[in-house]
Amino acid sequence: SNSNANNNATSSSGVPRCPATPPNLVGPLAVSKTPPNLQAMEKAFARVKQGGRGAPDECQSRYRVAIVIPFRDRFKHLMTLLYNLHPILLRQQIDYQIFVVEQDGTWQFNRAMLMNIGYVEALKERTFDCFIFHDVDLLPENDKNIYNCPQQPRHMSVAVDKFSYKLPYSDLFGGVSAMTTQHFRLVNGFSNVFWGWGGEDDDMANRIKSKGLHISRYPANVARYKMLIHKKEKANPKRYEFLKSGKKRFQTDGLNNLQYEVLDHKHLKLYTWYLVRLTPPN
Ligand code: NGS
Repeated sequence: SNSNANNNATSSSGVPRCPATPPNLVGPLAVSKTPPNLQAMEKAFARVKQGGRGAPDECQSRYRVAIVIPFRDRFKHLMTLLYNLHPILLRQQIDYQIFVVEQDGTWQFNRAMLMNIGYVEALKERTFDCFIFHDVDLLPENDKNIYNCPQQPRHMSVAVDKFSYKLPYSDLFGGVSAMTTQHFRLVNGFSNVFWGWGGEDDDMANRIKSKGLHISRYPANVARYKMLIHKKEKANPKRYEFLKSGKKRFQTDGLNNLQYEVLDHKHLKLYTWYLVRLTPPN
């Protein structure tokens, strides 16, 4: 077919398209939990461009990916994740940009809204084929866990050390997960009603199923992560109630009623940063 014939064609930019399998992957990696200081890190990642962007020079990447990290108060974890993640994404020959979306204030955390905002703001900067939503405390242990654009939504943090490298339940979509730009739009993004810990990822799993899509996964020996230790957040007592009534809200609660204010926005060396104030939707 036409697309096959074009597989190894030289692109308009003069470099060939990247191979389907990146050539320099290592496999299992030694995760580092002690990153050097920010200055040393910025120096070490010479190939990373302002805003936390990377792309292969030697070939035209097959995927343009936005990595969205919902964030508050965990700067050390963020540095550790960036230290581990940038080299992996570069080896994977992804054309990527890392977006850190920080919630202002001390009100309960709303992970889902921060991810919705990451989606909306990233697409104002450039087009992206897909989005990877990434908890700040999960460190990938294998670079064959490719951060590319999935045919079906992909749950990526399948095997986490904290859970003895076993998937806790089959519909889990939390931790690290990937969706194409179109699929995320199709399901109206995440629900905005989940304040505090828990449930927003399960609601997304329900949205995915309601559109006839399903959660895909890489094998557990590849989709491995180490979790950084932190204090457990207070669970949202309403999460089961909201989950149960979620279906009624899929069309009206999500990207299309998202309300927030961008307080600050910077293209830092290792990531693009948004500080946002969330508005609880009525
Ligand atoms: C479920 C939560 C999910 C959460 C998962 C794993 O119980 O949001 O645990 O959490 N669902 C509800 O509370 C309804 S973890 O142990 O990784 O922090 O993602």
